[in-house]
Amino acid sequence: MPAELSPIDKAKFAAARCAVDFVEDGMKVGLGTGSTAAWMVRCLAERVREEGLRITGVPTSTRTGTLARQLGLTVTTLDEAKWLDLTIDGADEFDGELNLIKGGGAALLQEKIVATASDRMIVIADAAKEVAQLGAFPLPVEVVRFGWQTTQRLIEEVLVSMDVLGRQTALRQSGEAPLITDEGHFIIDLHLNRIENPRALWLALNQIPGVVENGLFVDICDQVVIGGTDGRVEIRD
Ligand code: ABF
Repeated sequence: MPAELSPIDKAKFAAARCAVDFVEDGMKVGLGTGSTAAWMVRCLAERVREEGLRITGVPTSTRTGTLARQLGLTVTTLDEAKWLDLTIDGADEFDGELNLIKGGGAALLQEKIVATASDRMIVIADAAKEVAQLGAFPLPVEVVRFGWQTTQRLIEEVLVSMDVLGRQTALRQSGEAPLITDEGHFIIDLHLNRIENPRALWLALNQIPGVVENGLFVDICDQVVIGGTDGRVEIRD
């Protein structure tokens, strides 16, 4: 373990280091996005260097691709790889059924496409990400730029029709301008407080034409590796 880590980085590192042990020689691996996933990319690069593993990585964002290449990992596109053995990624929240909120890092679309094209998805997270019920973390929804305000209104109507507790929605900014995702879209964050039925909300939001995808991951994650600030890990599946 690198020296001088803060307790939270110690937890993220512990989860990442444990998860890369599931990577085997010859695998095609989806590489997640975020600070926990960045630890995973570093740990994976170390295994490749030290053990001579031959793996191919498919990054879920421009920034992960840049990091992976800098560390000497072999990187390709999903179209090239076609199907992956394993994806390892972070999350913003996970519940007891391994439903997730993702997208705080604005990479949810590629993350969901890559995870769905994998035999197995392992989430790496510090213990603070575990919740009894999803929703305290704002739910990101990726929308096309054309007519985004109409899409926002339709999202709010869905929230009213589903009796969701919090209904505040906000276009995500990057400095003074709206944030633009790797795929050229906007993100609208939904401040919901609590999501009673993640599956129903995931499906209802995706019925709106301007919505590309939302950050609810239902039935996608197979295992969560939880890192503690003491460096211990626990695996949930
Ligand atoms: C990505 O990075 C996400 O989908 C999630 O939004 C975020 C988690 O970031 P971190 O590991 O920095 O908390 O995996």
